[in-house]
Amino acid sequence: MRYQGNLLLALLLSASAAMAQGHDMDMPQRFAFGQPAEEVAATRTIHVEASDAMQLKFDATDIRRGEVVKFIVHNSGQALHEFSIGDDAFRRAHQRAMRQSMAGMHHHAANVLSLKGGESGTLVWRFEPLRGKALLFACYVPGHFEAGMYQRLVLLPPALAN
Ligand SMILES: [Cu+2]
Repeated sequence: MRYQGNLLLALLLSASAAMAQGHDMDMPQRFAFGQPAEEVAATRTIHVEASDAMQLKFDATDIRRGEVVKFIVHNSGQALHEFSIGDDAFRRAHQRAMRQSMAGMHHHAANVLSLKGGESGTLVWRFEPLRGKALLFACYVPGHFEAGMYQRLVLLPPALAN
């Protein structure tokens, strides 16, 4: 418990240090496209492969409004890659933050997985239930988005009840 307390304190201190330097000031804390969810709430799983070919490959892209999706993301390459759930507003804020931070510094947010080569990670997300949203899944490691490492999707209407 003591260790956890110290770790939490260290996290808080580094977070406030980052805030003081203005790095994370304009990173959104609420997202128009949804919110994180508990794994038990997930109704389906989508697998994503992030590769050094600068691609995010999805095994399904038909995401409906209100769905809770568990994303299992595997970095099949050797370089660091990110998997972020976002939209264009998030892209602008995230890229601004990345430019302002030192190279190699990474931002941890509820909608971002950062994966070293060979690593896998899981992110569970409840998509906005009410309105259609243009989604932008992307890797924002410097140069990767520009090389095409993103996938745009539009949320489909909710499924009709049978
Ligand atoms: Cu990448």
